[in-house]
Amino acid sequence: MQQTLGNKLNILLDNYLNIHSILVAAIMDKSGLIIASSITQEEEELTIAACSGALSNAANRIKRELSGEGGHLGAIVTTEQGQLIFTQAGKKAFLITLVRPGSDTDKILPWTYIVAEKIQQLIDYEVPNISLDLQLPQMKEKTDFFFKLVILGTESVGKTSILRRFIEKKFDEDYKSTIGVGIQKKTYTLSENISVILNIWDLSGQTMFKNIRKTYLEGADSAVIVYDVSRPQTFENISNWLEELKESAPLQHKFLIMLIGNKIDLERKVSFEKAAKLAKKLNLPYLETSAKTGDNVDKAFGALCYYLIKDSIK
Ligand SMILES: Nc1nc2c(ncn2[C@@H]2O[C@H](COP(=O)(O)OP(=O)(O)OP(=O)(O)O)[C@@H](O)[C@H]2O)c(=O)[nH]1
Ligand SMILES: [Mg+2]
Repeated sequence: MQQTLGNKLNILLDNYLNIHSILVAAIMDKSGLIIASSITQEEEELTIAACSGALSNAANRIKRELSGEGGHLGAIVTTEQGQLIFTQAGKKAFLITLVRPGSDTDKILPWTYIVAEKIQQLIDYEVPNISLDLQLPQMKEKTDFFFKLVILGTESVGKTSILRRFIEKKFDEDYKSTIGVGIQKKTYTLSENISVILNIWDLSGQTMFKNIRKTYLEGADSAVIVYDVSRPQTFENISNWLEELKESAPLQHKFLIMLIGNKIDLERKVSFEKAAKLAKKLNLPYLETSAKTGDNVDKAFGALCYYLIKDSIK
């Protein structure tokens, strides 16, 4: 049976709710209209009325603050009913998550990113066959997963800046081109028992480093290709980076590639639609970020870790 978009969104939200301590999950469009929702059955005293109260608060907030152009959202607001987490889910929708008062939102945030990414794939890119199942394998003991991740893209697109934002939560206006490679480590906690340890190789985009890049690509499990939405040439170069990756990296095992359009705080010269179309054609997850404002940076890495784990344990 062919599932409609509405069905898929509802299934996704039902699966999301199974993650501990989420009370309500809803998807709203920019006008504040709820296009899908799911409410927990567990909490008896939590009436539908209380939930709708929280959701209508959320709708008002969205209408008030975000209906304009380019609104970006990733806020946590404490209300009487619990904590409301707003996560932008692509161009057209927001994911609203209500969690129990006092919940540890750090544990829930990776999941909100993953769900938001899936909503974006469903609504913005109309990807037909994405998995709606969110379940990670149940690990009885604490398990660390190690992955080597390489970051590629033309010089000055913001590779080092995205990483700096992700790891140190900082941004620097000055451009210091990476010489050869910078290697960093970051642990990302995906669930109580699953940690992802990323060994991130931040490769210089400069042409003169092409030969040594080959050596650095060896043994990578995943790659992020970054372009700059304000410089069309960097978008045109994406195919060269894919080529370089295919030539150099041993791709016999499953290899995850993610595409990132960075610098969305600047005036864009590459439309979202154009980039999303290419990503869809190449079958790559696509996200847009700003290392300067921090928009979507955590979301991109959260989604990447999730896909790596999903792919590695099958
Ligand atoms: N406005 C804006 N500027 C950014 C953003 N990300 C990076 N920059 C700036 O772009 C310039 C290049 O950033 P880097 O992170 O060094 O670029 P890179 O891709 O690592 O460059 P190479 O190491 O030479 O390959 C710096 O001046 C940054 O401050 C962003 O999201 N918005
Ligand atoms: Mg760099």
